[in-house]
Amino acid sequence: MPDLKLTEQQLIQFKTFGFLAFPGLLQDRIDEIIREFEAIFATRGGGHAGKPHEGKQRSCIVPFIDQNAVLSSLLDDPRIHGIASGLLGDDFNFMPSDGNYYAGDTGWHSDGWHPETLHIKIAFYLDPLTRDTGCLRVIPGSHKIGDAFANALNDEIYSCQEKWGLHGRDVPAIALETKPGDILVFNHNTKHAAFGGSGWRRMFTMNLCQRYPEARLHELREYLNGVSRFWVERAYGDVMMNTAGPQRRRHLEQVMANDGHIAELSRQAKARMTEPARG
Ligand SMILES: O=C(O)CCC(=O)C(=O)O
Repeated sequence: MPDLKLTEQQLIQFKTFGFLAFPGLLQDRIDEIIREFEAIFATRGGGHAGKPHEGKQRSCIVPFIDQNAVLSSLLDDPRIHGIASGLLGDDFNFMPSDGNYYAGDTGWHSDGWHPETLHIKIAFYLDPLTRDTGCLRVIPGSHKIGDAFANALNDEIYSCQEKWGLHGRDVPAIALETKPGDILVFNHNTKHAAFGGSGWRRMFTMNLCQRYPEARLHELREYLNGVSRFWVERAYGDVMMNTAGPQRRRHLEQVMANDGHIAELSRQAKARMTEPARG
């Protein structure tokens, strides 16, 4: 199957609004995706840090798709590879992924606030979700750093109740209702949230970014610091690296060359805490 090619309109939509939805895009793989998602959580005791998920707090595994060969191969899937190449260029970086059992609401936030390098998230929700049962909500245009609307949102949304008198669930936004097999893609800068979900909302992500220029590699290393909260030795799991063919290796090489500091940071994080952060 050749790579999916995004249309000019999709590229402009993404640039303008900061997200894209692909209903049914991975419908044909959803059974194996859910099976492998569950298998990873089962081998980790069902939840966070080897403990069962109890539906009260988010359980999060990082890196996630790296844990097995089937989910790692999503990076080679011509639909995922096509979306990533179309938005980020052929030499894009794969970045650490996370797998989650969410519990309840996720308040409004951006995943980063990157003025130069484009970072995206591909989200896989594994249960049917509506506006009021925990689907992803996004605020179109909120990703545009420097734009007056986006900057004001960024300053005020973290205290939306106090500033605007609005509960997070009432903030004007688009609700991206999904069924398993649908794919959502958004710019890390885009403000997003979810409200009304159960204690057992299954979701995993793939994070990806443009390749960093040499002069800003320190920013890439700084970004990677975040995975040390999960007490890992490297930014990627062994399976992701060991099952990579030439095409995938190209998307791993810049991070693999810049994650040498993670092991020591993880050691320090472990010494400070008794269990890894939830994300
Ligand atoms: O589905 C959710 O609860 C929100 C997901 C999210 O915030 C994220 O992946 O960054």
